[in-house]
Amino acid sequence: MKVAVVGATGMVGKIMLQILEERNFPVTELIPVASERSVGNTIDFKGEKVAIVSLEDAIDAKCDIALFSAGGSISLEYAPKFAAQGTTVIDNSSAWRMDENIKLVVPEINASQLTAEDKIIANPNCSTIQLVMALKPLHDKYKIKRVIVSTYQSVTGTGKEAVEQLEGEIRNEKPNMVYPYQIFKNALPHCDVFEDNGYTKEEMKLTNETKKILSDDTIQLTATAVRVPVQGGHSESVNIEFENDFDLKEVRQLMHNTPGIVLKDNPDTQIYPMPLYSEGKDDVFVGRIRRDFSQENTMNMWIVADNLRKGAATNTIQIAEYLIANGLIKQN
Ligand code: 2RA
Repeated sequence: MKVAVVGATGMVGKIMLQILEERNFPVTELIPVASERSVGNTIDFKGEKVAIVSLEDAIDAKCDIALFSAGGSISLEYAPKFAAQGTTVIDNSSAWRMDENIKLVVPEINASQLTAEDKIIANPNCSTIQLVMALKPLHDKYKIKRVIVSTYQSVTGTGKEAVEQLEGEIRNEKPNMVYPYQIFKNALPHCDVFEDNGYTKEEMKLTNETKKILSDDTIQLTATAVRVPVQGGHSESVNIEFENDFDLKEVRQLMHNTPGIVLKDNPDTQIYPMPLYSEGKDDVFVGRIRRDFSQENTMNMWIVADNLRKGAATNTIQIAEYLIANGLIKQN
């Protein structure tokens, strides 16, 4: 497969290259794409140095697959141009996620929707992916009525400059400010920009994308997204009200039996998920499962995942693997 990685020098792009190697993805030719100023520089892939090319040259290369992580404006302008060449685009930006003609895919949940005609496929937001991975088996079993989620999001979700701000503040330096405030020793209830309704885009992504992925607009979801001085992954405190009652032992069994979910839940021995220990892993870790005694048919859980891996790069590559395994990508 001739594979383009658009945004190859960004945080997610670099992880995608790493995961393509880790999973021995069938890359016969890699086309790394980055900004004009990076064209001609090289990146390392499978022990070789590969030259970065421009978007236009990558389009002309008629790739089989293009994995995008280059921001919404690049995706909006260039994904259709790659698709017009017969390239299947899997995009990490929010540009296409809520387009009614574009599939929004977490392979373990809804990859079966995909067809060979899908030439632009949207990868969900990182905080959505880990949430729906845990919600899906519960929704199938008990039918979710309402979800309240509070996120504790890693600075890696913002990007390299945010990591540099945190590390600079830890060293008591005056780093460039990506956030409006200091992030070290702090928590910012502000991920992405505020909308007119008082929520941030990040919070509305959780609401809108969850309904689309679970194919159920009756699910009510309200979110508060918080940035915290953490690097290993995103954490989420989730309160779930079901239409029907549930059995806690059965809930734990459902989590344990769900591919891609790892149950880490034994408060007696202080076993619960934490971002420091999710970093570099592809699983979604679930714990602190307990009944919400304040309301019937309602439970709480804690969900942690590496936002750069399952939250972005790994999920993207799993979609590509599914397409290949099911004969949905015709080699150009
Ligand atoms: C964030 N989910 O964490 C967003 C984008 N990666 O900032």
